[in-house]
Amino acid sequence: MRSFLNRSCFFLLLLIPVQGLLSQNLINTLTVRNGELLDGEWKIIVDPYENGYFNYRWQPFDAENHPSRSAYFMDSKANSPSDLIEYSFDSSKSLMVPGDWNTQMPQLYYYEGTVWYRKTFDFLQKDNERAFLYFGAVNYKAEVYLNGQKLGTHVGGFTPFYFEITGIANAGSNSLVVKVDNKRLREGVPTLNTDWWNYGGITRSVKLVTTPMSFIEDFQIKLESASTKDISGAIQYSPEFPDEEVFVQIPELKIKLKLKTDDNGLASFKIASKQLELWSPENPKRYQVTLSCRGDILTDSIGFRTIRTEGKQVLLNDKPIFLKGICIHEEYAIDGGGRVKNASQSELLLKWAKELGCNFVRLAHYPHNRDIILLAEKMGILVWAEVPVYWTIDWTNEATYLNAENQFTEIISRDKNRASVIIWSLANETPVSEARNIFLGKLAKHVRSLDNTRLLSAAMEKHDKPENRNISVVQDPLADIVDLVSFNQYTGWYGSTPERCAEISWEIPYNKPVFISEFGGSAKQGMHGDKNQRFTEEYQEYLFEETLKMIDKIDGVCGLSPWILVDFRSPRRVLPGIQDDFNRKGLISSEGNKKKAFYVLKKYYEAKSK
Ligand code: GCB
Repeated sequence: MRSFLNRSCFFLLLLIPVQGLLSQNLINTLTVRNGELLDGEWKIIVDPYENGYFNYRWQPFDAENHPSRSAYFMDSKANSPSDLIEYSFDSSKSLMVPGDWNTQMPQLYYYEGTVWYRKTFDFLQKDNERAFLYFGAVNYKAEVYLNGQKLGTHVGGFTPFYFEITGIANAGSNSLVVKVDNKRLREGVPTLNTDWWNYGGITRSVKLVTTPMSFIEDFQIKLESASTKDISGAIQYSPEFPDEEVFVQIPELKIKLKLKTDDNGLASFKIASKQLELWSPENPKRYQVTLSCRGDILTDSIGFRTIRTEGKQVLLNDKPIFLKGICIHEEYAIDGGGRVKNASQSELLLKWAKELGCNFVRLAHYPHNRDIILLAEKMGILVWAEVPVYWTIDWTNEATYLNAENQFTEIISRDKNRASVIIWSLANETPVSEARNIFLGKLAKHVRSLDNTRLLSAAMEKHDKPENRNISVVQDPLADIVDLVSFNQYTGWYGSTPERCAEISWEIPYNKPVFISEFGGSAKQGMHGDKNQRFTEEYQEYLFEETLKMIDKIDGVCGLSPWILVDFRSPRRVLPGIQDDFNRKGLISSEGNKKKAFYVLKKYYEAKSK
């Protein structure tokens, strides 16, 4: 393949099967394609008893056998008879999309239940195109109706989904109705109990995307080897079109390839480029990649890097790297807070991480928006991404497992071409049991089958040795499965004070890199006092100093991501005058002010860079 290097003519290359590309069966290019944004004001009806969905015998109106089967009831625009004469979108209030409802309307601050959303839009579909409605994320369950016709249901609050509306949309005015339900569920992912605010709503953008009748549905382009600089790629055209010509261009590398799709519409290539600059935090170089087939043209900016482990080291582009990280919730600090709504809010979070000296962020505890992943790629920040398999999931419930699996499928489909994402994390602080091990073992296999180019981890727990409580141990069957032995620990905050850190030594019996995925303690910004007084900035500062000294003594540490960059809302954190609904473990307050511990970690990372 090397002989094709840098020639600016079209080449016909061998087909190379790429593992897992199509197993997701998702059209991942809808993410990349521009569309008409349906953001802005949406009419809403708050429906705590779900009377727009169930009749008074608690039968769903949209059930197959319901006498007046339709979702028209909610939708006066759908011109259909309705029993629900009290429901009127036209005279209702509005909420902004993207956005959570909790911070937009005081009555909805604690609300967990159903809100109906409606957006009207004009559309004229051309004969030679297909149309899709794409949702960035809706928390937690979305039932979607177009002009009274149910398009489908999606479960999971943080991943994208779409419905095809080709031939369904009206020529002219259309009414899109979404029942959004954020009730927490025992069998949900996450389950009932977490430590973050359950923001409800259409929290990410909605767009109407049109494509040609046949089009590029999926692609994956990545670096195979940092030494040979082999780039491999696979492009999935509509499967019913074999033998089509697909063109791949990376102009800056003078790569122009002509491929042919196989019987399943798949075309693949592998090509080396000596002049390729590898992507890294120091040089976050991205290349414009253009794919085209029969007039369908797609462009993406892609960074090329490899990531792997060797013994106790993480190697980026075959070189050891220390992960100077911080955990982040997808929450904006200033202006009333709430879920991040746009790219500039994400950018502020990453700028703070950079200011701290980070080259790595752990995006806890669920898939974050795509903007932050793209910005991280642009700014040279490595990313740990995870799904909300958190604490006490319903391990024996098959539907719960499939839900977790699907959330991974959707997020891998969205982000598989992103150089920034280097770690998929399976779970956070899940108690070891047979059922949990089976669940996470299966999930690990699933993730590896979709993406074997990134590292797998999980935020595990530590235990004190019963015979000697000064020895902390990480021992978990999950550690045998993952690439990185990561764990959370709160020595000095829960159940002890910072002095305790000096007494502890660690036993971590794996020949794998060790990563401290959380540590920290709470401080109310502006509250000062003795270093032994909880909730003062001085206590948090002291705790960071002592913890960092302890971490330096652990064998094989490849990085850390302390908890957490910014204070975030949580219903568990009610202490008046101090917490007031915020987990105060942030290094930055909910008003955007830095606390003393910020500078301790900054200094530590500066020293690591020398
Ligand atoms: C943890 C959790 C995190 C919590 C944090 C805390 O171990 O993983 O979600 O917010 O502790 O503040 O207690």
